[in-house]
Amino acid sequence: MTNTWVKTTCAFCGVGCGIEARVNNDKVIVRGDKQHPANFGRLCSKGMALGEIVNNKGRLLQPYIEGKTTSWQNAITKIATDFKQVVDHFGSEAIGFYLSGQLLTEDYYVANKLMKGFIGSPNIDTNSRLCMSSSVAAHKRAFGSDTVPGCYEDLEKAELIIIAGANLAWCHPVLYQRIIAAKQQAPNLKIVVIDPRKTITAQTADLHLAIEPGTDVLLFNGLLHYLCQGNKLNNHFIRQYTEGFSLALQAATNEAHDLLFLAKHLAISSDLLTQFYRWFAETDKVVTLYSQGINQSSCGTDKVNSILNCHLAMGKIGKPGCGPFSLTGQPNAMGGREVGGMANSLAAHLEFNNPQHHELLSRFWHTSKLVKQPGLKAVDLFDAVAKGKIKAIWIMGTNPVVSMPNSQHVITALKNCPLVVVSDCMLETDTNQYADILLPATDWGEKSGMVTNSERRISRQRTLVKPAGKAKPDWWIICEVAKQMGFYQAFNYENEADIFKEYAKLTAFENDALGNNSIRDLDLSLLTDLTTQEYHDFTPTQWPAIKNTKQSNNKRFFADGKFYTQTTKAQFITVSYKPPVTKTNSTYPLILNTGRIRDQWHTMTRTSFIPKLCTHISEPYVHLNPLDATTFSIKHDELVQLTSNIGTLITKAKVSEQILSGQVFMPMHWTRMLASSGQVSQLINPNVDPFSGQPESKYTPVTISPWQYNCEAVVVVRKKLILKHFDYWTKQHIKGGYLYRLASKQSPETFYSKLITQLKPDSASSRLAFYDKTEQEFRYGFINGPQLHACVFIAPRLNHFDLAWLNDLLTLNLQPALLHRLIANNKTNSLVNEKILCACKQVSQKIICNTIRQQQLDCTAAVSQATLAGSVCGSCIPEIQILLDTQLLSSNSNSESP
Ligand SMILES: Nc1nc2c(c(=O)[nH]1)N[C@H]1C(S)=C(S)[C@@H](COP(=O)(O)OP(=O)(O)OC[C@H]3O[C@@H](n4cnc5c(=O)[nH]c(N)nc54)[C@H](O)[C@@H]3O)O[C@H]1N2
Ligand SMILES: Nc1nc2c(c(=O)[nH]1)N[C@H]1C(S)=C(S)[C@@H](COP(=O)(O)OP(=O)(O)OC[C@H]3O[C@@H](n4cnc5c(=O)[nH]c(N)nc54)[C@H](O)[C@@H]3O)O[C@H]1N2
Ligand code: SF4
Ligand SMILES: [Mo]
Repeated sequence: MTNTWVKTTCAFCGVGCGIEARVNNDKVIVRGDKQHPANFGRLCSKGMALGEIVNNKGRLLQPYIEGKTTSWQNAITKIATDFKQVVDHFGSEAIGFYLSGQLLTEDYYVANKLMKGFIGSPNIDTNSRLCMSSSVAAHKRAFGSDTVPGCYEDLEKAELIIIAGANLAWCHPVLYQRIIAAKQQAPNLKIVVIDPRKTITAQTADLHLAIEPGTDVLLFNGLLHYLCQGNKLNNHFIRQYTEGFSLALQAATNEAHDLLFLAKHLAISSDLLTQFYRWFAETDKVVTLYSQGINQSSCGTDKVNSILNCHLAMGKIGKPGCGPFSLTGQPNAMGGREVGGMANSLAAHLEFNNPQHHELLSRFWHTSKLVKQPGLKAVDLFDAVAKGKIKAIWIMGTNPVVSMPNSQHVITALKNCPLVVVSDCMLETDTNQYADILLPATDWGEKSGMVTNSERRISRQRTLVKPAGKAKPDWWIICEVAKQMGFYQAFNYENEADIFKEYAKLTAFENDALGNNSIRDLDLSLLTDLTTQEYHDFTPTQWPAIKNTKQSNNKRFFADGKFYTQTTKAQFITVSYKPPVTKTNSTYPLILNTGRIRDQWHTMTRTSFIPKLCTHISEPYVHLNPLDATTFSIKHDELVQLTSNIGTLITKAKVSEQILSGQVFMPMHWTRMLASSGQVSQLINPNVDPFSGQPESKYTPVTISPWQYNCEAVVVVRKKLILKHFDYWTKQHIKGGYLYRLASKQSPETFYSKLITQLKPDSASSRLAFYDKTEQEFRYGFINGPQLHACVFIAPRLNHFDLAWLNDLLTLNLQPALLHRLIANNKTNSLVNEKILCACKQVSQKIICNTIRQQQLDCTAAVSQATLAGSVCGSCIPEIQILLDTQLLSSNSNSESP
């Protein structure tokens, strides 16, 4: 639609990077926005790939009812009629909404308004329950409001940065790059990582505390006690601006006064522990960043409060370079918290426990139906669906069949639910399979609205191209349903700008400044009079955005020591260590930890379609320590069975020193669309934090055993395979087709005879065959003209076999001689490649290592210059750094390279 550069915001993580995008011959080109204060021009591998998401394959293009395409009018009328019937027969609480931090603020606002204000059901929750809710609960307990005090600039001003339970290098890569750049400027900046795993982030830190999973409260209680012992408390700040200190300190001292005891329970050396405590006590400017290793725990809220306690005890909050900093995960997790999309908050930081707020919001929305009590949180919401209490659920922008704990239970719930409505931009998702009504939503590049990032900065996502098929913006869909339900007046918006202005007005409604402070933290009074043009031209703005105050005064909260509690004082919260709910035992002796990989986004509905994002890590796996591999008779690269008390799955074992003995790690990403059995949430118990309701996704007792199978196959093919008869499969999108990994209990011969009918091209073709005796490996290629149609490699085990060279195979115009060579001997073929490290330039680890060695390179900049790896987005630079370190070590000891 446009061929000039348009400023917009990334669709992925909560860093909220600014992007400039341009449409050129229907292709969207992106680059980092140098003026955006989140990234100043940087983008990571996922942001760089955004152009390829637009107009990509796999989109949901029209509405469906019971599997049949239909018109928007039919779909909306049916939803509105059915919802009204449910309300009439079973009451409004029989309707549930489950939303997402990937909706825009305008979408989120109208969904929340419709449910809480007009349908009158409190049962609206969001995937932020699985993500940020422990931080929200802890902020409210300590500050009286869900406020993130600091801003990104603090990372450049800090002298010590603590990264707790976050793999920043992979999950918030641009913030990580900002920290690394800050360290280059100020080498005294120290970085501490607290994570049971030796992640890429941990490997590049000054200090890594690989604590026993779940013990963070103990660690920070120990710190509070240490600060007191060493006279490091800020007594003036504590007296003047806080309450509850003595009790919190007493609890900390009771359980954490003995350093040796602490070190033993945290499973780290007392030297490392003391070093961390000393650095915290002796450094003026400290930022503590935290994410899911803290939040996703049955004591997640206490973990966050244990961190906040330490910052409050030294008055390290609200000052440049100082403060606790909850990293938001999704692009608009913060926007969702603002509008109040969670079941236990009303709207716009108005709360259920404040009767004035209820009255104010009823007046503002002109409604008498505003809900009075909090509703069901995600896990309870799906339980209520399973029990038949909720008769109709509308899921928007999230894939709970993959991301919720005990996902099998979510499937049962959706199967039993009389009406399941799902709005998504993709056709094939695990959740869509259970939808009665499917609604096509516009995706990034098509939609328009606001998102708020981790540092409270509101930015625009802008439309670049026309919607795919009949896709519509989420806010439009919600408003149409609302209007048909009879709430015409309240949902008759002209456009998304109208909705935003109403939302801004709500934040400012009777929120007049008290002294220098608004009554409520969330105040957008500066934005209430935006014209539609100003909305379209909007430049990134941090909140609070208060009329008649200088915007630069609003970077940080709590600089004046005033908090949003009744007494205006911050609250120390008394916390003590509680072990995870389900404990390891002799049947399930290993702790299963789950999380993210660098180039995939959540349930992969969009990122799996981009071949270059699938090369860094291309199949589901479980990491386990070499010691445990021996104990459980597991071989590297072989298939294993992983079992918890509620489920079992089969996946590839990767033996790795990154994980300590007694623990295993599996990525959360793979779904039933992409693997027969790689879906980890089916193992996870739905244990939740008592305050936040956030599930314990990082701690599940499991056991592991070898899975018995007789052969493996790798298939590269242009058409999708029918997979239901295969014992084990995974699917990867490559250029021009698919790469499947298969495994079977049958013999290679029988297995091949089953496969062959699916591999032959329709038109005339020739077949090449080869048998490698030493590896007992069969290879077949089906050729159609000058191109390969499909090829298959089958052997008892293929783990000698390198797959990366297959990624481009279907795009090559192959000469017959080359084809023969390919099938006959892949290992000496010039295409033979290795693990791809750099997604943007597709540079392999092997090339990087060889170049480092041959050219004796000693810094990442030189490696980027020589190989181009890391020269675009830089997401692979931490891994290049590790290769450099290992090369250096190995050249010093004359040993082999990795
Ligand atoms: N590439 C990529 N980036 C993403 C996303 C993505 O899907 N892909 N998703 C985004 C979203 S929504 C989110 S919420 C963020 C999440 O970002 P992160 O929280 O950084 O990511 P995770 O991998 O879930 O978990 C972080 C770390 O917590 C550690 N951990 C586990 N248990 C404990 C514990 O008891 N204590 C401590 N201290 N650490 C523990 C894990 O080993 C893991 O390394 O990432 C965002 N960014
Ligand atoms: N085991 C385990 N489970 C976890 C986690 C973990 O660390 N471990 N992390 C948890 C966390 S932090 C999070 S945030 C969740 C994420 O989990 P989900 O939210 O379930 O994951 P996504 O893949 O992001 O799902 C988003 C869906 O919305 C669709 N979509 C994208 N954009 C739009 C849009 O604009 N409109 C509409 N209507 N649809 C859209 C996508 O195609 C996709 O199907 O997972 C949680 N689950
Ligand atoms: S760090 Fe990467 S994924 Fe996150 S907002 Fe920036 S470009 Fe997007
Ligand atoms: Mo998240």
